[in-house]
Amino acid sequence: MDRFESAKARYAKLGVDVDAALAAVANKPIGIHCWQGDDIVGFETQVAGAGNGLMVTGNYPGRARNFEELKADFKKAASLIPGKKRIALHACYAVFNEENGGWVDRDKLEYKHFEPWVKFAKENGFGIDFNPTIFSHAMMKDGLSLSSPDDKVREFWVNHAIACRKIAHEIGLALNDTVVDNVWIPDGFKDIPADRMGPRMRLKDSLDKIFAVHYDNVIDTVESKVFAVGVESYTVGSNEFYMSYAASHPGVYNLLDNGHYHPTEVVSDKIPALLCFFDKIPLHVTRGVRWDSDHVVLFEDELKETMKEIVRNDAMDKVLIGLDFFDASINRIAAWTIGARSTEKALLFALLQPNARLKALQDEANFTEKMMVMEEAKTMPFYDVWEKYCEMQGVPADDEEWFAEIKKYEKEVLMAR
Ligand code: RNT
Ligand code: ZN
Repeated sequence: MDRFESAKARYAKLGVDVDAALAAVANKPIGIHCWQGDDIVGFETQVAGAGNGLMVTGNYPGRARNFEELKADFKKAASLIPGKKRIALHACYAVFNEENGGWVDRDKLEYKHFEPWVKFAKENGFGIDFNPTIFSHAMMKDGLSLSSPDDKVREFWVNHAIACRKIAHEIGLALNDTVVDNVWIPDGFKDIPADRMGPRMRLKDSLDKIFAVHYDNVIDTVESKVFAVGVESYTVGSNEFYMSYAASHPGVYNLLDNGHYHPTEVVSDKIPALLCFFDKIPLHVTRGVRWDSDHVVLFEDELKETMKEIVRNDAMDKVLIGLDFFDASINRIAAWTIGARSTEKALLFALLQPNARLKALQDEANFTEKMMVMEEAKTMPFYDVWEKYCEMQGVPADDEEWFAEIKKYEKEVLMAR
């Protein structure tokens, strides 16, 4: 018997249907963020204030410097990642060319600036998700955007976010798909604020303006954060703020980024809480390390636990998985590949748990047997099923194999940049 057949028989003994798991993982799209490819620089050259609000560290050679390079790098990574893929775009990746009239500022962006991305997505069978870029720009004033006390600043960013929702809507029409449009802002204060509610009331008002028009094919999301470097004392868009906003505005969802909470809080536990109330939960999958939220995703316990909650609660269609990390200290294409493959692995791993049996044991208060089964499930022949999945998807299972391809690409393409 080959290793896959033997693994399948072993899983069957545990009560797990391997073929069903393979079909389910292959069917679940994962959003892959374009910004890992270029350290969130984007294609704008005219906007001052780069670096405002987010920090990427490292200077590994070969960063994608333009649309053509980013597309090529993304395609390379995608060719090594199994499963269905969506590209998560940011507004700062607008493609300006002669046909579409060249550069415009962010409040003037239109669908035409993203049409080249739609073409790329269609050619490769990718979906698209979207994000307004509300950082790294001269109109960020004193670290504030949608919550600024300056009417002009708020107006600029409201107009940008409105433009982005319209673009997301048109991308959706072009791809005959729904598109997530996620609002994240860095607004906050380094030191103790004198007014915590004022900025939040202004943010609430900005959001009401942004979401005034309804689009059937746009999934609107707002992303909270606990703090960031430079805004240690206060974040306007906190968890309570956005959670309440989403709860009171049907059609707007709270996006959970697992790097955006206090270190002992876990998104795996937030998912089943929110599933009691929301029909969708958008995620940013990342890896927090101490105070930083954006390390490359690895096949670790909390990622597995998150995926288990999605699977156990029958939420494969409700939880929208998107990656969000940026590491400029290692090969960027390998970073994408490792992060996305780890996510796929964790999802497959979750699908291979004896979930029904474990649930029944909990309800019978048979905690001893539950513990034993959970431990048993950890060392099942998972790799043999993963290998089969990769083979079915036409990507290397052996990490050394895809790595060799990336090293070759690095030598021939990246080092020539
Ligand atoms: C920042 C947020 C946000 C960004 C991207 C680039 O802390 O996680 O999602 O990473 O929008
Ligand atoms: Zn995020």
